[in-house]
Amino acid sequence: MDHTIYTDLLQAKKKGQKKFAVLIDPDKVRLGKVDKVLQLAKDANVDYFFIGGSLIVNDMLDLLIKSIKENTNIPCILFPGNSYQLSYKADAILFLSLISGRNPELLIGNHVLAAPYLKMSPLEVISTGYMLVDGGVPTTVQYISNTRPIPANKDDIAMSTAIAGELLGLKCMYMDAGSGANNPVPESMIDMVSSAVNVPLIVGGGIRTPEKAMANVKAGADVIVVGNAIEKDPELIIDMSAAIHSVKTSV
Ligand code: 1GP
Repeated sequence: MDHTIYTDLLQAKKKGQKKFAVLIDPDKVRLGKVDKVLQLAKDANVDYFFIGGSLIVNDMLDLLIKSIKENTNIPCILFPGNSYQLSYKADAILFLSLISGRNPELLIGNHVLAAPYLKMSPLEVISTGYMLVDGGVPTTVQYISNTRPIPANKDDIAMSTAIAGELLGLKCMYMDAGSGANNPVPESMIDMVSSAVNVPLIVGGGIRTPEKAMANVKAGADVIVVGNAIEKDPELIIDMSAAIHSVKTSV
C-alpha cells in the first residue's frame, strides 16, 4: 500500500490548492452517460472520482472502475456506504468512521470485518472521520446509518467532533450534508472546523452551483465533492472545476 493520494492531498493543502472530486454512485450509472462524465472530467482536470453510495444493489462497481481506468488517469477513491462495497480495482479507500453518530457498527464494527481484507489489498487506506451534518431533508445515509446528523447551526459540535477525530489519529475529515441535501454544509461550520484541525477537509452534500463550491473552498474546504448535480447536468463539471481550482488560500 503506498500513500500517493494522501501525500498529494497534504501537499496541496500546504500550498493552499483545492481539489475537486466527482462522486459516481454505481447504482445510478448508465455506462453510456458515464462516458460523457469521464470526458468532461478529463477536460476539466477533475482531481478524483469518489465511487460509492449508501445502497449498492447491482454489480456495477468493478465495471465502473474498469471503465474509468480505461478512459482516464484520474484516481478512483472508494467512498463505501458499507463494508461490502470494496473493489481491488480502485486506487484508494476512505476508511470511514461515522464520528458524528453513535452507532458502534459504523464507528468500529464494520472496520473490524473489513480490516483483514484491507490489510492484504493494494488499496491505499485513508482513515477518515465522517461527519453527517443536517441538510434539511432526511437522506439515505441518515436512514441507513441510523444516526442523527449534527444540527446545521451547531458549529461548535462540528468543531469538537473534528478535533476528537484528529486526536484519535484520523487522517481526513469529511463533512457531508448527505447526497441530495436541500441545504449544503454552511460556510460558517466549514470555517470553524477547518480552523480547528490540520488534516485535509472534504466537504460534500447538496452542492449544486460553482458559487457554493467556491464559497466552501474559500471557507477552508480542501476537497469538494459533487454527485447529484453532475448526474443531472454533467456539463456542470467544467464550471465547478474552474471555480474550485481558481481559489488558492493562504496557509
Ligand atoms: C454525498 O457528499 C456527497 O455523500 C455528494 O452529495 O450528491 O448531493 O452532491 P451530492
